[in-house]
Amino acid sequence: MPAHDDPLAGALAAIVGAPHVLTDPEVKATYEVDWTSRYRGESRLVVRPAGTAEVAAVVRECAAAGVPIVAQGGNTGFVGGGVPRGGEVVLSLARMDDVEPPDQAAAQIAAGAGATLAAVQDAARRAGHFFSIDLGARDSATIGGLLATNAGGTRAFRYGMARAHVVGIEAVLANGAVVSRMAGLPKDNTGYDLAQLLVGSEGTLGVITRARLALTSRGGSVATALVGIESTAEAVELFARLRRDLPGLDAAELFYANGLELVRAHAGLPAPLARAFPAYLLLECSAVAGAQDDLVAALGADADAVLADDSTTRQRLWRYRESHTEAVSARWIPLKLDVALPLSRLAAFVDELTAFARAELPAAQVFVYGHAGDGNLHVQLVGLDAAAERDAMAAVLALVARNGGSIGAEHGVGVAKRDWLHLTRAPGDVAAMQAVKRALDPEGVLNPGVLFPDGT
Ligand code: FAD
Ligand code: 2HG
Ligand code: ZN
Repeated sequence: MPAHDDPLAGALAAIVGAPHVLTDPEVKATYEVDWTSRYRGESRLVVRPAGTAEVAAVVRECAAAGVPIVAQGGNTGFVGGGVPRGGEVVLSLARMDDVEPPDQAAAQIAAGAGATLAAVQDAARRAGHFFSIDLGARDSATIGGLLATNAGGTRAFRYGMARAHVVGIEAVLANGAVVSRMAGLPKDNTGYDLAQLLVGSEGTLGVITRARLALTSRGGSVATALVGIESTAEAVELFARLRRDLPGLDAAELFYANGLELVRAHAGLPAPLARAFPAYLLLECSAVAGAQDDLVAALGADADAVLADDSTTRQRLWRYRESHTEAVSARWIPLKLDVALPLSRLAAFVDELTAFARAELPAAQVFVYGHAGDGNLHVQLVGLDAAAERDAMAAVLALVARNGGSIGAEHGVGVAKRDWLHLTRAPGDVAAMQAVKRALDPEGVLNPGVLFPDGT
């Protein structure tokens, strides 16, 4: 419908200014499709408020009009939760990207929901602190999106997922009320922790507008190694040993030979080691001084490894791991399954997955990579038609559940996995979550269809 015919566009323009209400189909288009091109839908309009008060007014106006809202940050999410399904208002937090100077004594930083991860990392670094969350989409993913999905990334096993960094949140609820826990008090036990309730809620309980985050410190000496290994079991053993013997270990990333070949072809990279291995572990550790000596000593003289202790070589080694997502998406629209297994079941799961794919999915190629320290694997299935994809998804997620894992490790449930939530959440869990949703958003204004099937 043309903008001038849409009373909601007029009402929202009165709140945020006409230039920040987008109704032109061409201009809206980039907000309506996800990073992988798998999920898309037409929005009613896109609105870009500049602050919490504007967000609250926008939410109230949409609720009154009965039009649902999809909050969107950097649109780098992988489960279809940040793009419209059809007819929603996309509420983009992109303009709310301010980053405050860190509070030195408290080691905290406050930022708008639309600030990128890289902007927060940089501000922390410039002030002599370290913001430990890191992931490949750092230049686009926003604080609001990271908290709404409880993002993990490469250092989660050591420093925790996004949740562990939250000191406070400001957010707008479905009725337009603002909740604000931004005082930065490490000790504040005065009832339900609303900030933590919003973390991982994928835009279904509130629109996060601002956050206060805990910073940490990291030794200035950093060493990285890419190690060739024979199997997943060896990766788990090596990780277990290094976690014990190398206290500064803060990344342990796993990938396999077929993924490496794809990445090398895509990025034009040379072979990292003198010979090919079935699997690889990218390790990083930090220390006040001598990180490389620590890493070499812990790995032992027999390890097949290439090492880096300067930033150029380190970035080159990280490309072998971080380019997997881009290399896969450059050729296919993959079926992405982000799953977590107990470390004790990781190797068995990979073997069972491989056997299943060989027997049941002869047309598919399977790429697996992930965060070994968290037992978090990103399984990519390519080459299947839509019906086969759905069957494969059901089978692989059931395999995860049988191995005691989770069907959603760090990317969330979104629309991608809502039909399989029951595999890893008991009926009582789902009912309790739905009761929370109904209590905070009885009209289903915020991201309906995400997390739970539509209309529940
Ligand atoms: P969006 O994609 O815009 O939104 C994601 C979800 O959060 C949606 O449900 C949306 O409605 C909701 N949301 C967004 N902003 C708000 C808000 N302000 N208030 C309420 N709800 C909101 N993820 C990892 O966990 N670990 C990784 O290692 C990792 N690596 C990645 C690498 C690449 C190359 C890419 C493209 C993505 C990667 N991701 C990873 C996924 C993605 O970056 C994260 O899920 C990130 O947290 C999403 O942030 P975003 O701002 O892009 O959110
Ligand atoms: C990663 O760990 C990201 O690289 C992306 O979480 C995973 O490509 C993916 O599915
Ligand atoms: Zn990941």
